[in-house]
Amino acid sequence: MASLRSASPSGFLFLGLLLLAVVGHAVAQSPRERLSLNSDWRFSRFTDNPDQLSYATLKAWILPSSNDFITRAKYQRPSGISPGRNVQYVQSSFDDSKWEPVTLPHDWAIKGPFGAPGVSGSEGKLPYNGVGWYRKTLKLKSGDVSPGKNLYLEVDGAMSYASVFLNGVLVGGWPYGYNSFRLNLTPYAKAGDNILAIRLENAPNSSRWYPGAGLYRNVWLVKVNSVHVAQYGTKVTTPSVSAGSATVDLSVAIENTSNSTKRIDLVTEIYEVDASTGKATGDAKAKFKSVSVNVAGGTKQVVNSTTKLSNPKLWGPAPEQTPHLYVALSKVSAGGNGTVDSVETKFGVRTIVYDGNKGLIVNGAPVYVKGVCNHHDLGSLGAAFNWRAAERQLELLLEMGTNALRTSHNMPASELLDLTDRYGIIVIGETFDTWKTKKVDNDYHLLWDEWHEADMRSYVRRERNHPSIVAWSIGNEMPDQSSALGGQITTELQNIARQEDGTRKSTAGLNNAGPGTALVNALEIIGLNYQGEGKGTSWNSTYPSFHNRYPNKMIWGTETASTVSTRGTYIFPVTSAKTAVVGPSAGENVTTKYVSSYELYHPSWAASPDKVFIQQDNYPYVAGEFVWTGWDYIGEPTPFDNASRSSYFGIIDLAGFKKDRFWLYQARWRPEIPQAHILPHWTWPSRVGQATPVHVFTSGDEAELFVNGKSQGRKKTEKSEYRLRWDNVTYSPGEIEVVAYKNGAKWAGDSKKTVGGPAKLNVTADRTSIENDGYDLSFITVAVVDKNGDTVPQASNTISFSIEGPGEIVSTDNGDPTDMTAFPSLTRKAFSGLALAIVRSKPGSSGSLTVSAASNGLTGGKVIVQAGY
Ligand SMILES: *[C@@H]1O[C@H](CO)[C@@H](O)[C@H](O)[C@H]1NC(C)=O
Ligand SMILES: *[C@@H]1O[C@H](CO)[C@@H](O)[C@H](O)[C@H]1NC(C)=O
Ligand SMILES: *[C@@H]1O[C@H](CO)[C@@H](O)[C@H](O)[C@H]1NC(C)=O
Ligand SMILES: *[C@@H]1O[C@H](CO)[C@@H](O)[C@H](O)[C@H]1NC(C)=O
Ligand SMILES: *[C@@H]1O[C@H](CO)[C@@H](O)[C@H](O)[C@H]1NC(C)=O
Ligand SMILES: *[C@@H]1O[C@H](CO)[C@@H](O)[C@H](O)[C@H]1NC(C)=O
Ligand SMILES: *[C@@H]1O[C@H](CO)[C@@H](O)[C@H](O)[C@H]1NC(C)=O
Ligand SMILES: *[C@@H]1O[C@H](CO)[C@@H](O)[C@H](O)[C@H]1NC(C)=O
Ligand SMILES: *[C@@H]1O[C@H](CO)[C@@H](O)[C@H](O)[C@H]1NC(C)=O
Ligand SMILES: CC(=O)N[C@H]1CO[C@H](CO)[C@@H](O)[C@@H]1O
Repeated sequence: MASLRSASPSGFLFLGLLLLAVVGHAVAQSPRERLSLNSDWRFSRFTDNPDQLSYATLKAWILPSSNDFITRAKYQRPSGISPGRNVQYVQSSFDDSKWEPVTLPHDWAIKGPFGAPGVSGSEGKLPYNGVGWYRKTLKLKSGDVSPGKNLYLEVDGAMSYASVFLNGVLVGGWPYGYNSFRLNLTPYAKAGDNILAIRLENAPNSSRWYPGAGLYRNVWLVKVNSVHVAQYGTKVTTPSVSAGSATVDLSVAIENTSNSTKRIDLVTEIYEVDASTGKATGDAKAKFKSVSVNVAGGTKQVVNSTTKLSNPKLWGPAPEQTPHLYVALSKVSAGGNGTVDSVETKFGVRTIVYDGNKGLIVNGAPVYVKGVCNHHDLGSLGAAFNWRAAERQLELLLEMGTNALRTSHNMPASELLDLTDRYGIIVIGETFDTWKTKKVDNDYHLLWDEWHEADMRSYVRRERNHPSIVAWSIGNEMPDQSSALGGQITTELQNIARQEDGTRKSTAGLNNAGPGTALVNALEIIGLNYQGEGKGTSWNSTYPSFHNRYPNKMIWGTETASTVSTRGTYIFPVTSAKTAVVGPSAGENVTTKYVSSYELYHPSWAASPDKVFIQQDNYPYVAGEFVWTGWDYIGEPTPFDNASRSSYFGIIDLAGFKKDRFWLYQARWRPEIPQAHILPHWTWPSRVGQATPVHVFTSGDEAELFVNGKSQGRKKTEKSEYRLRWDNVTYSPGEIEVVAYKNGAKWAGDSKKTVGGPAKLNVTADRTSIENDGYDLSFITVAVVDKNGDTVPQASNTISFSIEGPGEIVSTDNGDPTDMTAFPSLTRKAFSGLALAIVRSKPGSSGSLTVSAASNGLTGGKVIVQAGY
C-alpha cells in the first residue's frame, strides 16, 4: 500500500484534466486544447417545470447527438429555429446573478435536506428530482471560431436528460445520465461572450437508488483543427503477447470536417508510464510504422498500424501481478503544415483467458476474483465525482484484499477507470439496470428503443483501452432476462462490444434466468446474482446446472452475499445458523432501524459471507465473486425501505468506517496477513450475566478465547467454517482476548475491553498534507474516547466541527443509515463512537488548515492539514 500511496493523487488529477494533451514528450505544442469548464457556473433548481420544455418536445434535436454511435440511418437535425429559444434562461439578457454560483462536478441534491417530497428512501430521500438549469459565459477568441477550427463540448456525465443551448440554439443533448457525450459547438459559437445553458430534468421514480443530480462529472471545452482524431478515436490492442515481445495494433479514426481532401501522416510512439506520476517516462520503447492517407473533406477515415514491443512489461492485477501501463503518443500532420493534432492513449499489455474450469486467467496465471460491486456515489459528497474520494474507496478495498470491481449498474466516471488501471483492479464495466421492461416507472426502459445502441457503443468505444476492464456487463437483473427478447438483446449488445472492442467477453448479472434461457445460451460469460450460492436459507446452488450445460463458459458470481449490518451494532439473541434471513426477530432492531453486525443476516434472496464462501469452495470452477457491496451507498436501505437514507449492504459504511465484515473478507482474501478480529465490543452494562456470543474472524486456523484471563477453549476452523464462534460466553465487564494460531504456531491476536465514559475527542486525518487545487481532500476522523484513549463503542455525542485557514469543511457523516442531518452540517452526532469531516482547501490558497472538533463536556481535539505543498 505504501508504494501506491506515495504518488501524489493530484499529479494524476492534473493528468486527468489534460487527458488527451501534453505528456512532456514531443506533443507540448499540440494544437489540441482540452480546457476544464468546471468553474464559474450559475445554477437553479425548479420543482415545477419553469420553461414548458420537455424531452418529448426537444427530442428531434437531441437524437442527432447519437449519430456517431448508431449503425442505422443517421438522424437529421430538423431545419428551422430550434425550440426553447424564447426561454429566458438561454438568453444572454437573462440576469442569473441571483442563481447559486457553483463549481463542477456538482450534485444539486446532496446538500439535502433529507425528506424531499415524493422521494423515497430507496432513492435516498434527497431532492434529486425536478428541473435544473446551469449557465456559464464561454469566452472565445476570434482564432477559436475561425474556419479550420472545431469546438466541442464534452460532458462526462449529466443527470439527466441534458439539453444543451449555445447562444439560444439547442445544440443537442443526451438523456442517459450515466453516459458521457460530446457536442459540436462550432456552428453556433462566436468570438467574445457565448451563453452556454444546460437544462437537466430528473423525473420522480426514475431510479432504484440515489442517482445524484446535475452536472456531476467534469465538463470540458475541446479546441481542435478541422483535421483531428475523432472522439474516442484511438484503439490499441495486443493480439499476441509473449515474454520477449508483444504485437501492438493501433487504429486511429481521423476526422476531416473541412471541405477539401487532406493528406495526413500519422506517427505514433510508445512510452512507459511512470507508476507514481502517471506520466510518460524515458525513451520511446517502440514506434508504429507511420501511415499516410488521404482524408476527403467531410469524412472520417480509420488508419491502422502495428508494431512490436520488446520485453513488454505486462499489466496484471495486484497484488500478485503489477499493473504496468504504456502510453501511445500519436501525432497527426497534414500536408506540409506540421502537427495538426496529437493525442495520448494509455493502454496495458496483457492476455485474458476466460476458462470454464479454471476461471479468469490473466497473463497465464489464474486470478481468483475477489470482487465487490459499488454504486457511483461517494457518500456525503454524493454523485459529484471526486478523484481523491474515489481513490480512498479503492484504497480501503485493496487493504481488504479486493482485486475486482463491478461498476453497478452503469458506466462510471472515466477517471475511476484511470484509477483501477493504476492500482491494478480488474473491472466489470456495466451499462444498464433495465432493458425494454421497466423496474420503476421512469427508468431507462423509456429510452431503450432509441438510445441503447448509442449508449452501449459509445461506452465501449470510450473505455476500450483501459486494461483494467476485463468484461463488459450488458445488464443487471433485467426483467427481460428469461424471455426470447432477452436472447435477442444479448446478441445485439454483445455484437456491439465485439465491433467496438473485440478483446473482451461480455457478461450480465442474472438473478433468475436459468440455464435453458435464450439469454444464457447467447451470453459469453455467465454472471449469477445470488442463485449460485442458493437464495436465502436454501443451499441449492444453480452453479452445477449452468456448468453442466455450458462446461466451457466461465461463470462468476456477479452479485453475492447482500449481507446487511450497521457498524458497531449488536442485537441479541444471535442466530446459531451460518446464514439467516433478517427480520424483526432476527438481527433487526425495528425501533432504531439498525441491523446486527454479527454479519450473519441478509434479505430473503441473499446470504451471509460464510455461506457464499462455502458455495464458492464447493464449486471451484466458479471464477470468484462480486460482493454486494464494497461500500454503503445512498438509497436502497433494505430492510428498512422508506425509513432510512442509505444502504446496510456495505462492508464499509457510508463514511468509510470498516464494519466487522471487513476482517472476514480480509482473512479469506489476504490469508498471508496475520490477523484476528474479535466482536462484539465489550462494554455492555445491561448484559451482565447474559449470554453474549463472541465471534472471531482470523486468517489463522485455530484460536483460543480468554474472558478476563480465563480460557473459553481452543477451537479449530473445520471445513466450511470461516469464523470461530463462542456462542455461550457470559458477559462480565473486563476484557476478552483471542490468540490465533496457524499450523500450531502463534499467528495473531485481538482484544476488546470494557471502556469508561466519553472523555475526549481524538482527531486524526488520513492525509495531513493536501494539494490546493480545490479538489484534493483530507478525511478527518473523530473518535469519542474515554480517559484512557479507548473508543467508546456506543458513544453518540454531538460534535461541532470548525476550520481555520484557507479551506472548508465540505461535509460530515457518521455512517448511520438513519441520520437525517444534512451532509453539509458542521454539527453531527458520533455514531458507534465515530464521526467524519471532509476538508478541502480553497483553490490556489496555501497554508495551514486547523480542523477542530468540540463536544459539550468533553475535551476537544484538532488536527492541522497543510494545503498546497
Ligand atoms: C417515503 O418517504 C417519502 C418522504 O421521505 C414520502 O414522500 C413517500 O410518500 C414515502 N413512501 C412510502 C411508500 O411510504
Ligand atoms: C412513485 O411511485 C409510487 C409507487 O408506484 C407512487 O405511489 C408515487 O405516486 C410515485 N411518485 C411520483 C411523484 O410519481
Ligand atoms: C483497422 O482496425 C480496426 C479496429 O481494430 C478494424 O476494425 C479494421 O478492420 C482495421 N482495418 C484494416 C484495413 O485493417
Ligand atoms: C465549406 O464550404 C462552405 C460553403 O462553400 C463554407 O461556408 C464553409 O465555411 C466551408 N467550411 C470550412 C471548414 O472551410
Ligand atoms: C495548410 O495550411 C494552409 C493555410 O492555412 C491551408 O490552406 C491548407 O489547406 C493546409 N493544408 C493542409 C493539408 O491542411
Ligand atoms: C433443493 O433441491 C431439492 C432437490 O432438487 C428440492 O427437493 C428442495 O425443495 C430444494 N430446496 C429449496 C429450499 O429450494
Ligand atoms: C433496540 O434499540 C432500543 C433503543 O436503543 C433498545 O432500547 C432496545 O433494547 C433495542 N432492541 C433490541 C432487540 O436490541
Ligand atoms: C450453549 O448453551 C446452550 C444452552 O445453555 C446449550 O444447549 C448449547 O449446547 C451450548 N452450546 C455450546 C456450543 O456449548
Ligand atoms: C487517536 O489519535 C492517534 C493519533 O492522533 C491515533 O494514533 C490513535 O489511533 C487514535 N485513537 C483512536 C482510538 O482513534
Ligand atoms: C463539417 C463536416 O463536413 N463535418 C463532417 C466531417 O466528417 C465527419 C465524419 O464523416 C462528419 O460526421 C462530419 O459531419
